[in-house]
Amino acid sequence: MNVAINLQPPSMRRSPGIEGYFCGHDGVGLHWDGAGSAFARFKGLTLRSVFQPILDSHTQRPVAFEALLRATDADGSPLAPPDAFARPQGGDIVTFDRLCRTVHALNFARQALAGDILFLNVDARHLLSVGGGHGATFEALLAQCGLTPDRVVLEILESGIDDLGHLAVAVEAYQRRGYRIALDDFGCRHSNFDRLWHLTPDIVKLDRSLIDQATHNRRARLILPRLVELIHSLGAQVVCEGVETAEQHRLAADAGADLVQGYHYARPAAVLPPR
Ligand SMILES: [Ca+2]
Repeated sequence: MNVAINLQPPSMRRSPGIEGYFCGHDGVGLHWDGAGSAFARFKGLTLRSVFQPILDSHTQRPVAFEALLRATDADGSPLAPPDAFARPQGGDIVTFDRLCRTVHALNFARQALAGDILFLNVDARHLLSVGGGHGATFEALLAQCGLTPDRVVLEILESGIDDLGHLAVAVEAYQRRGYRIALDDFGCRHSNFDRLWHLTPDIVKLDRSLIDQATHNRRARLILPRLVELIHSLGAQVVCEGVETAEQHRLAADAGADLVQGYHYARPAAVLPPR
């Protein structure tokens, strides 16, 4: 006699709705492996989570984790996240983006300690595709993962968005629901200060190129603390991204960065580190 074994972790057995949300889409579904980790399938792609710690710059203890996508193609070969995000066309990006964030939220929730914060990237096309009420659908999905918006920081790559008005509306809508907003990779490509005056981010993540420049260029080193001070004066915290050496850690901490992230502390991994 065959006996069906439910491999889903107990918390998931109480959440049939979360699978139901995605199962209406062709070739799309949420699944759990034998170890209880969530993963998703999206039209031939397999989507899994890894997490990179974001640490308090003074204590160097992890206080938050940025979820990053690990995608593999139908033949099992790895696919860089930008290539995976390039696959969905048209309205599919909304489903794909929510699916990735739901997988991350499930895998985070099963490992998180009280107070741990989850940073999630929101694709710019998703943000522009949604007309209004940003964050409402995802809040319902988060609730089924056992999380509330106040545990979540949404990272927005503002340089990928030309429509500043739409961006400002989305940021306000998310913040009204209790999410915090981080501007991602600030200081690279078309990031500009005009955006900082018009938006009200809770956090600004300085692009890795800034700490890299500060390591090699004296003028960049002088500007870094001024930039941090300016962002602080707008009421936002600063994450220094791409810290790879002890010297870069010291530069970031001396410049006044509140939080730090990079290979110097930890590489992305599926398992959250002990804390
Ligand atoms: Ca990011």
